[in-house]
Formats: sequence, structure tokens, C-alpha cells
Amino acid sequence: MIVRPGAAVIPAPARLGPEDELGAEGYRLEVRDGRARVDAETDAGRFYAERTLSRLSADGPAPDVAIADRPRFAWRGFMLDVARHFFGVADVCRLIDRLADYKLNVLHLHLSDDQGWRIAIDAWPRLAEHGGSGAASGGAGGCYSQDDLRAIVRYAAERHVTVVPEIDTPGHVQAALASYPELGAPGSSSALYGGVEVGFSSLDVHAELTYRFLDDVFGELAALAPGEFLHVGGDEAHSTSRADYRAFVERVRPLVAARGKRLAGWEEIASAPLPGGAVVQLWNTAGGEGAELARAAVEQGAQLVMSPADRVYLDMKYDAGTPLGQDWAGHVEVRDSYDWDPAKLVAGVPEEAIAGVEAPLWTETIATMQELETMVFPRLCAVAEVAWTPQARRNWGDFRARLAGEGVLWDAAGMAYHRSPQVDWR
Ligand code: TNX
Repeated sequence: MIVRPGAAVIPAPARLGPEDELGAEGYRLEVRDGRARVDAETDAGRFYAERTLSRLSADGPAPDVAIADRPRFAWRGFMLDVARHFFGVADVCRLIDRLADYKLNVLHLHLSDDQGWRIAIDAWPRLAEHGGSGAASGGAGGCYSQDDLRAIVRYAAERHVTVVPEIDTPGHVQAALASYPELGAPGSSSALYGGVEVGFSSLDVHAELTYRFLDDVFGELAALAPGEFLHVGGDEAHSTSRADYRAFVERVRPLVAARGKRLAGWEEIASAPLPGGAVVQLWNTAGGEGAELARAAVEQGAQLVMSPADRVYLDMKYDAGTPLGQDWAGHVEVRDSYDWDPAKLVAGVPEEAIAGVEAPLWTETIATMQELETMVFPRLCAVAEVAWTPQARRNWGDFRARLAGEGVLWDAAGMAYHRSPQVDWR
């Protein structure tokens, strides 16, 4: 079967043999003389077959093909930080459409941070009213109503994307402390915060009120987002002692379990005892500590989600000329996002311990949809292929040729993207 060069899909199909199982997300697709036949065991598999077919026929009738395909990893994610800058339901849904194009299946929403609280909680109304009123760098505030979040969850589910809601704890909580000062560690400020520093705020880990608060928040969130996971953050709790951090995680674990959810958290959480079924999200692998924490997580039986900042942090600048973004993890061009193997990232962390890959977009410097798209594309395509396509089938030269074809579609759709010098755009 011949696939025309410009029409090949992203992520590249796995090319299973006839005896390989399709699994929960796989499909077979055969096109002959313009007629398509799909085989799949699940709705998700049929959905991905349709995505492939729609890309194959993006610029005319689909060519004759026979594809047998399934993903390498079960967790193929994108994270949006709506706390530093807020993005409304329509913007998020537009993004979910792109996640579906590239067969990503997790939308992790970073719903709270120092700069903003973005989900209405009935039991604690000032979180939305006051905690949601600001943003980083004097940006406009905003907050999802519970109906808003339900709408996002539903739109995502229709595209086989699961929303993983995150409430960052015990640090990154200034917006909550500004709303309810009694939640703060002694000496906490109760002012709204519009800066971009991290690590200064903390819930009072010794107060019972903190756990009543989190129980209420987790309860309402669990009802809104029916996915398996609740993400409790846990990163950069620089103003919480190690002992207090551990004690805090031990108090939070049963609250998450009581809501029927599995615990997800940033890599720091692996410094505390983890519950069964936990997922630990790696971010700081280049610095060294992340590797230790990754091994600690695996020893405890947790699975890892790989988000190495120097590969997949979509807020990193592409190069020195990128006007937006940060560079603390270096510059990240599209080839950096493509040319790595999650199973080789950390010595002692094998493929079986890896749930998948996720690309976060932190939004300290990103306020509009156009800015967002410029940082996300084309790197998200690279991440999608890392997450979907077996390592042996991945090839930069082939990928960059297919990427040029996506640029044509993005131009037609009026989307913004970074015209990386590493790609021969048409
Ligand atoms: C680190 S990575 C953070 C975020 C920042 C990001 C900026 C992580 C878990 N925490 O609070 O937004 O760097 O790149």
C-alpha cells in the first residue's frame, strides 16, 4: 500500500502484525478505491481509525492503505495551566479538538495556583469570587462554574479525552489563602498575588481545617470529573518542611481514596509513602533529583508520567528569539521534543513502569489563544508521536516531512504555530 508523502498521519501508525491484539485503543483501517473498512474492539479504537482516515483524506480522496495501529502508552496527555492565565470553555474545547486530532487522551487541567483559583466550589464560594479574580502579570481573572467544567468534561469525553483535574497542594495556594486566610500556615499573607515566583505559600498542614477544606474540594471535583485520577500537585512546596510534607501527603491519601480516585502528583510526592495505583509525574529529570524520585516512585509500585521539562515543557522558548515563555530548562525546539525515548529517560525505570507522556503548558507568560497555539504547535505533535508510536518506528526525517503537511492544515484553519526552521514548511 502506498501513502502519499504529504498525506501521512501524525502520530505515525504502529504497524501491527496480523496476530497482534488491538487492545483498548487500537484499530485496523483498510481503504481501497475510496472505500474504508474499520476493525476495532472499542469506541476509542473506532474513533482513532476515523481520525486517521480524516487526515488521510484531508486534501482529497484517501489513498489505498492498510493500517493496523495501537498506542505505545495509555497516558498521552497535555496539561493546561489555567491558573496563571485563564482560558475559557470555548478555548479549551478548541484545544480538545486538536488533542483528538493527534490521538492524545488526557487533558490535565491545572486548576489552582498562587495566581488564581479556577473552579467554583459550592462549599467555599470565595475561592471563585475572590481567588479567581486575578491572574499573573495583571491579567484578567476568570473561573469555571461547575457547569463549565461539566461541559469541558463532556466535550472531552466525546473525543475520548479524560480530564484530570489538579488542585495544587500544599504549596502554590496563595489564591486560596487570599480567599480564606484561616487556611494558611502561620504568618501567611492574605493578599492576592500576580507575580510569577513559586514556592512561598503553604496550607497549614497541622490544621484540621485544611483537611476539611480539601475533603470538600476533592468531593466536588470528583463528582464533576468522572475520570480515575485526582491530581494533588505537590510540587515546589519550598515553604513546607520535609517532615510536614510527608505528614501532609499521608493525610491527603485517604481523602482521595475516599472519593474513589487514584492519586496523581508531581514527582516530589514520591518522597512520601504512596498509595496503591498512584501516578507520579516527572518533570525535573535534567536536574538529577527527578531521577531519584522516579526510582523511589517505581520502588513503591507507582507508575510514571514523563514530562521532562527539557523535552516537553511547552512554555520553554524554542530559541533565543522566542518572545514568549521561559528558559530555565533550556531552549526546546521541535526536534528536542521528538528525539527522546521515555524508556531511556531514567536509568532503572523500564517501559512497564511508564504510564505515558504528558506535555505541560505553564502560562505565566501566555495570555491569549494565539500565544498558546504558538507555543503548543508543532511541539505537541512531536509529543503525541512519542506517546503513540513505538520507538523503532519513529524517525525524525520522516516526522518533519509529515509535519509540513500539518502546517498546511493549520494555515487553512487560521491557527497560530511556530514556523520552526527545522521543518520545510510549504
Ligand atoms: C515549574 S513544573 C513549576 C510551575 C511553573 C513552571 C514554569 C512544576 C511542577 N512546577 O509552577 O509554572 O516551572 O516552567
